[in-house]
Amino acid sequence: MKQLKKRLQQGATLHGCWLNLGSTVTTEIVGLAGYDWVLIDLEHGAGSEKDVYQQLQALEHTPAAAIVRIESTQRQRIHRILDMGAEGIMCPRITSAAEAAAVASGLHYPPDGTRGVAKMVRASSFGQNFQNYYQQAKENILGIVQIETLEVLDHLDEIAGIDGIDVLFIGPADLTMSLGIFGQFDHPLYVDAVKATVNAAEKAGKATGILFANPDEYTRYSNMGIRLIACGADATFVANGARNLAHTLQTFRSSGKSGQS
Ligand code: 3PY
Ligand code: MG
Repeated sequence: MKQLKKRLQQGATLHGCWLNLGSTVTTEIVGLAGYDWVLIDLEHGAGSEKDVYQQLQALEHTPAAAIVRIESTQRQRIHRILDMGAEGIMCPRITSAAEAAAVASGLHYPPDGTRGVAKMVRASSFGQNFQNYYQQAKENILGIVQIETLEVLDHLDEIAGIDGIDVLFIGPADLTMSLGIFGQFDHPLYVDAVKATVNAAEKAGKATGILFANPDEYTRYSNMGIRLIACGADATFVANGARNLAHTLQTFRSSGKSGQS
């Protein structure tokens, strides 16, 4: 474990990015790039649960902690990913405090929650480290719910107060879609929803997170108190790198520097 939760609780701002290619190779490359954490995306990403296992292996020797966004809040989905060794779980599209409480419960072993016990799993070095893993799981596993539906905005305080929910993570795309102002990140309805989320999290001693594409947005969100910051995704790193280079080559060709007329 890479102490993500502890660092967040100590007030650190932590940088991450999305991994949506389902590729062990880009996972390893990005893991070595200097991010504090990465998010393997099972909600929208190209990978499957089997890929997650190998991506977690690829991240093992990198400094980046692994969070996995699962596609449903089912207890069994949470268990399986935690047993593979993920350090945090993100659940999208939360609508109620009851749903968030069920997520929190699935994240932790009894008496704190309802996580099933299996010793022979990757998270506990296949039983060789179970006692240690079990004792430290509560303080190491980061519980994240996404704030991106209309319904959830009426339950922010309740959700932030749930033991085991550590981060309220804003999903700007879905949140603006839910508010009927898709992509309008300066719209007062969106700005108010972000502020209300940060406020609820701060009152409960929890953190807030967000994903954005353009690093110019960093200061704006960080000044609002958001500390789990995600910027970029492996798919866009590849797409932007390829597009920029292809464009540069085309510029050379059309300026005649390629030697062709
Ligand atoms: C969204 O923008 O909706 C996301 O889920 C990414 O954070
Ligand atoms: Mg979303």
